[in-house]
Amino acid sequence: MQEKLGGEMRRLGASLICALSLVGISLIPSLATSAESQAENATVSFGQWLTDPPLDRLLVPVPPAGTGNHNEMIPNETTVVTSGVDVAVNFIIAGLHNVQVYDAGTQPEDINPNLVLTGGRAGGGIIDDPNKRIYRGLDPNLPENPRDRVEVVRFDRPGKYLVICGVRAHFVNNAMFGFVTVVPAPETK
Ligand SMILES: [Cu+2]
Repeated sequence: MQEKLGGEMRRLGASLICALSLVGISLIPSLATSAESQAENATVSFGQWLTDPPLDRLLVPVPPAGTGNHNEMIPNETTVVTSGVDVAVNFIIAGLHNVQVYDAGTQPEDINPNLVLTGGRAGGGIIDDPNKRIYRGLDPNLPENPRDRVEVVRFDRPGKYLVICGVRAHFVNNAMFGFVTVVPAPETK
């Protein structure tokens, strides 16, 4: 009986490990989770729905142009300290916004806002300056791209990255931009 139970338990254990492996969870510690390569992330709110005056999106999910939304990147400066170089920033986007990330060292004045994709796009169009641009997100003008979405962007190297809203009027008139700084943690001995 005891032996039978032991066998049952072993089989249960084996199938549990199989099940966990299937969903990507390993019981065996791997190099990927060791201290030297610990990954970190941060969250940035990219645009915010307003509450004053009250806003009701239940029946009208997209308020009329120019209303219901605030054009700001919060926090404006994000520093992610990482013991490795694997950093993910979760841009939580609310409204007609377009995340664009420029390589470390780029300043807002380096961006040419006169390079722009128009073609009926709101807010003066989408900025189209490819110089040092390392990421550009979805076009919020297209009906298939929701106004409420998350875009997760990976940063592979330390540095201070410029993040702008590609909606021209938001960048030029509302200074909708900020920085993500990736700092390696001091080495521990
Ligand atoms: Cu914007």
